[in-house]
Amino acid sequence: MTRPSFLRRFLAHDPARMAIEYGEQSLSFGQLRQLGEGTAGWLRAHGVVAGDRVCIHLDTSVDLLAAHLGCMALGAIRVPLNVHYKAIELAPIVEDAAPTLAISASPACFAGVPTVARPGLDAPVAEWAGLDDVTALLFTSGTTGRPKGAPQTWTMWESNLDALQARWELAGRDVLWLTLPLFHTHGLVVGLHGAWLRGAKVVLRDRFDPIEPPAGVSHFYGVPTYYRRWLPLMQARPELFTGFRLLVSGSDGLPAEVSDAIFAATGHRILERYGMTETVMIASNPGSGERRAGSVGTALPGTRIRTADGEVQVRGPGVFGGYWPRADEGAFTEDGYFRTGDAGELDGDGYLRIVGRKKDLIIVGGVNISPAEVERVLAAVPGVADVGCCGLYDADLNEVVVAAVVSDGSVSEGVLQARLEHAAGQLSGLKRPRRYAFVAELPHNALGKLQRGRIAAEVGFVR
Ligand code: MCA
Ligand code: AMP
Repeated sequence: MTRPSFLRRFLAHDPARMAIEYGEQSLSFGQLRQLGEGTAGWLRAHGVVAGDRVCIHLDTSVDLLAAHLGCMALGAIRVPLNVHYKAIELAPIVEDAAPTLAISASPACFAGVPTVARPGLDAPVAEWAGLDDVTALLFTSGTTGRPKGAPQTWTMWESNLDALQARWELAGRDVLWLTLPLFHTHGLVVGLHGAWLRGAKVVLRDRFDPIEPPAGVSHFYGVPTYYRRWLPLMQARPELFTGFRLLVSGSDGLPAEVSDAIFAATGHRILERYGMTETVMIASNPGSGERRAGSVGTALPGTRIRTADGEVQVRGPGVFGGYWPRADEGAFTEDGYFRTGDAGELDGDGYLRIVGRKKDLIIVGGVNISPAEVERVLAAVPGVADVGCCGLYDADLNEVVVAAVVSDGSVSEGVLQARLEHAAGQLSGLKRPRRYAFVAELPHNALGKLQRGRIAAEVGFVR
């Protein structure tokens, strides 16, 4: 049977080679293979067939790995879901994903979908999946407030990860300390699947804490918040960080002062790279060669970057084919470039700097948040006449959500704020506004569209 080249390479790793260390548990590539085949048998017994979608709503665990491997072996499409999301955040995603099965400890979030708390093992499948190329459907926040599904193919991942790993000079002997959540591109694709492609070992942890790294790890990928939190330990005990060959930051800009402070303390220049769920990785600084602080590096081989009206646009083998189940007509330019919505500048050497966003998006601790989604929840609160959200600088999370509210005057501001906080409790923690400002009016343009970029200055949210 012809199967995706990514899978062939994954299955060709020496079965005795160590693949995952998770607490006391360790799994070789051969054991991952067995786990995948047995879990695929279990999925099949639950009515899942190749091409079906399966929601994976699990904390980092061996169960989560099994669910992914089982889908890979069977050829089912994985839909990884953010475990922090609450029912109203999951509902539109589950509706669009229309899964055959959900693996989740919260069946109430999957009404009408057969839901099982954890995967099991059954008579193993004999063969790993064949031609079907879409392997996952990742939902990204979407600026309209409704998350958008971005289908991910094996080909996208393989070509992009090969280019990225060549740039980083990643090798099979490298050991990745992976503490990122496994439902975003960063942790799932660049981290876990990057290691599975290369045959590198992953030391897995279910969350990041700014602690001493375990012995023997050589690589670490994080969002800027991780490095902000780690900086005091790096300054106090730099010797703990000498074992690292590469420390990578992405998902949001790493402030130059944090990068410089880490360099001064440890001698490591954090490598910044830039990507999106829709494109996998776009640009990166090099493993060897000049890493420029404040820049996300140059286009990966095979990828073309340009700026048009200040917006970064990209074409290349990592770029997806379009949203699913609803296409977004404006996503691509007429000549086939994907419009990232990020504002960027390319210098004469091809180094890209991300200087802002042309899209309405707030990035909190590396997590993308659509202000429209938060506003919709707050606008439904009795007493609210108008509401707008924006991001405000935060020294820990890079940005936090803040809300400006126009009251209809029916209740006091104290009562209204309590109602707003209660309503925001329907959202996962990072989406909840950190501050509320009560204002007489919000900035709208002539067509009535909210001007979110002006909210912070006009309502007096100062840095
Ligand atoms: C925590 N919370 C979240 C998330 N993490 N809500 C939504 N999404 C999340 N990922 C909520 C918790 O449920 C909790 O809510 C509240 O935030 C505080 O949780 P806690 O664990 O104490 O938070 P923390 O330790 O301060 O965590 C913040 C964090 C974490 C460490 C920055 O969010 C994190 O690991 N972020 C990395 C995200 C990431 O991988 N981004 C990549 C996407 P409650 O109060 O209700 O309990 S971007 C991407 O993939 C592109 C391709 C790229 O370029 O990389
Ligand atoms: P997501 O949609 O979750 O895949 O997040 C992608 C977005 O994260 C991009 O469009 C950027 O706005 C942001 N992003 C990713 N990497 C970087 C970076 N190195 N610097 C600045 N922004 C970044």
